[in-house]
Amino acid sequence: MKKIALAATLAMAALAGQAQELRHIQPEDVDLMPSEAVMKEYYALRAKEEKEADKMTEAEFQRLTEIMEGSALLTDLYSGYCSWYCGGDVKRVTASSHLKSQGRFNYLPQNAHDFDHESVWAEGVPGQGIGQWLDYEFEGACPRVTHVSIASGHVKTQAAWEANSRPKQIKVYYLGKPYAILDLQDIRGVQWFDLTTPLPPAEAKKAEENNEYPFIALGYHDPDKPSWHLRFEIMEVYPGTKYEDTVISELYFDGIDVH
Ligand SMILES: [Ca+2]
Repeated sequence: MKKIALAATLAMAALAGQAQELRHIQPEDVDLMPSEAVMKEYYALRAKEEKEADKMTEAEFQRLTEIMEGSALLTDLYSGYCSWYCGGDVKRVTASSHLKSQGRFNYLPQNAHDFDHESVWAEGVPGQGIGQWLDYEFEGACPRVTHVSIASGHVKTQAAWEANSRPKQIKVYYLGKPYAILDLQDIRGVQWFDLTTPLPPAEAKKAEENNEYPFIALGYHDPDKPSWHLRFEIMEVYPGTKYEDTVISELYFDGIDVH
C-alpha cells in the first residue's frame, strides 16, 4: 500500500514540476517585408503624397494602397485602420539598456513602440544582450491584451537586418512573473504571438455558450486596478553578421474590449 502511495506522490510531484515549466509560444502567423524594389516604390509614393498629394494620379494612389495592403507590417503601422489602439495604448516603454546614439540615429526603447518600422531599440551592453529587456506599462483601465506583434531585428533594410542580431527566444514576464517563452522565427518582417491562456475545455464551452471569450486575456480593463507590465527579455539570439547588438524594430499589441 505504502509503495503505491509513494509512487502516486512521486507521479504528482513530477506533474507539478512539468506544470511549472514555462509554456513556449510559436508565432501564430508571420508576414515578410516587401522586396527592396517594392519598398523603394513605396517610399517614393509616400514622399509624393506628403509633399504634393494633389499631383498624385489615381493609379499612384491605388498602387500605394496596394503596397500597404500587401504588407501586414505597413498596414498595421501606417494605415490608421481600426485596431486595439482605438481604445488601448501603452503608458510607458523602458529598457534595461540601450545603445548610445550614433550621429542622427538613437536606439531608445521608445523606438520599439513608435509605429515606425525604421527606428529601432538596440540593447546597449557588451555581447548579444542576453538578459536585456524591454518593458511595456499599461494603465489598469487599458483594454485587455491578447496578442503581441514583433518586427524582430533591424527590418528597415535587408543589409541592416542581417548585420545586427535578432532575438531567437524571448521570455515574457507578466505581473512581474515569468509567463511564457516566445520562439521567434528568423524572418525580416512581423510575427504574431497569441498571449492568452485558453480555459479548460468544460469552462471554454460554457464561456462560448454565454457569448464570452474562451480564454484569459492579459490586463484588467478596470480603472480601479493598478497599472501593470509586460516585459520581454532576450534569452537567445540569431547572431548578426557584422554587429553583436540585438535589435527590435517594433513591438505592438492587439486585444479585446475595444469597439
Ligand atoms: Ca520603431
